[in-house]
Amino acid sequence: MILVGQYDSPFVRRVAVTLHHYGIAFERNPISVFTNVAQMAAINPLVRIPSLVLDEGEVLIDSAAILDHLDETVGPARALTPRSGAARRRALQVIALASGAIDKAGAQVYERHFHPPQAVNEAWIARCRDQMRGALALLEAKLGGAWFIDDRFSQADITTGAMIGYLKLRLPEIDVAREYPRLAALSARCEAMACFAAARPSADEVMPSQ
Ligand SMILES: N[C@@H](CCC(=O)N[C@@H](CS)C(=O)NCC(=O)O)C(=O)O
Repeated sequence: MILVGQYDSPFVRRVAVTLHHYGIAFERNPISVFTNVAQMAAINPLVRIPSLVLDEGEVLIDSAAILDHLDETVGPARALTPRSGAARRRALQVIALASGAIDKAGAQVYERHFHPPQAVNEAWIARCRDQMRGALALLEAKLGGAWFIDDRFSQADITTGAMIGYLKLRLPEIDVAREYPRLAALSARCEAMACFAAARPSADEVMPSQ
């Protein structure tokens, strides 16, 4: 199978971390969503990443749908998202907060990156920053131990770890260690794992110059 996308995308990265954690072999097609638009559109008409091209040629889009497939592939005993009950509800709420924070962080990054300074809408950026910070504060409050759910490493930790990695990369003005110390510690625990190290963005995975 082929994972399409670059690791500076936290949505691509959470899929790659999960593949590595499960020990599922894959190739990567690291084309850029911004500079390889025609190639990307041929894979996913939304021109977004990640996509996962299965061995039979079927294309899965959207990281949540891809993770659902991977969980099903490894089976309930190994699935990183709890299968049912309160643990599943809590995990899905953490994942929703972390992926929502990614959306709101990305909106700030895109607003600044794709407009000349005089056209940047600062009120929109402030709204997105407040929304992102609301999610970060609630995630910080929810993290009671080493991991989010029942002291077991889960998709809630992967998605939050990928989100914090993205903030450090693209919004370095957010002082995660000072403002969200529990999330910073979670990020350090995640980044120390082999599955995270294997899916680290490289120096050439950058936003396109305008
Ligand atoms: N809900 C989607 C979001 C994917 C997403 O936002 N990907 C970004 C990169 S982090 C992207 O493709 N951006 C380009 C665009 O939306 O035009 C998922 O989870 O896969």
